Amino acid sequence: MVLIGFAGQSKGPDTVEAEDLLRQTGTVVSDLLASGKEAVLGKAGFHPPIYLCYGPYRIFEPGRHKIHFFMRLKGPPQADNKKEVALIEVATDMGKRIFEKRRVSVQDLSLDKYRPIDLTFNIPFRFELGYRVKFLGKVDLLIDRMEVVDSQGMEGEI
Ligand SMILES: [Ca+2]
Repeated sequence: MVLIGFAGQSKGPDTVEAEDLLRQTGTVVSDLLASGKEAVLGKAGFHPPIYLCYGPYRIFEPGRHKIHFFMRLKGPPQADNKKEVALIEVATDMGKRIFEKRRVSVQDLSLDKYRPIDLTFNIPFRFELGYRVKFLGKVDLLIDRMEVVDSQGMEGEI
């Protein structure tokens, strides 16, 4: 697959560090595996089940977009693969309008590296969007970054 480029557009792939976003809970920690050497930690039994990051309210053009949320597990291996870790969302209007969401469980993640969790969504108009990661409070979680893939350039492909 070849992307011809985004002629006339300044938008394109973009990365936002989780540690640079707003948050309701969680702690910024050093992590050599993480982009920027930092990540946001949600600790089970310590941090409440609320948002570990939200923002940055970046403008998205109408069409289809894909985001990778890079996250990993921390702490002892989990026996239950189905155990839910987080809820990831793309939303606007201060979270009132959610375009797409996905529950992330232990089986989606690793202990030793950050793995991208995909979220793909369509928006009908130009919107100011935020990425949100809700901690579920059951399993320790590290969030590194979100990477945006503006996939509208692929629409003409079969
Ligand atoms: Ca980071």
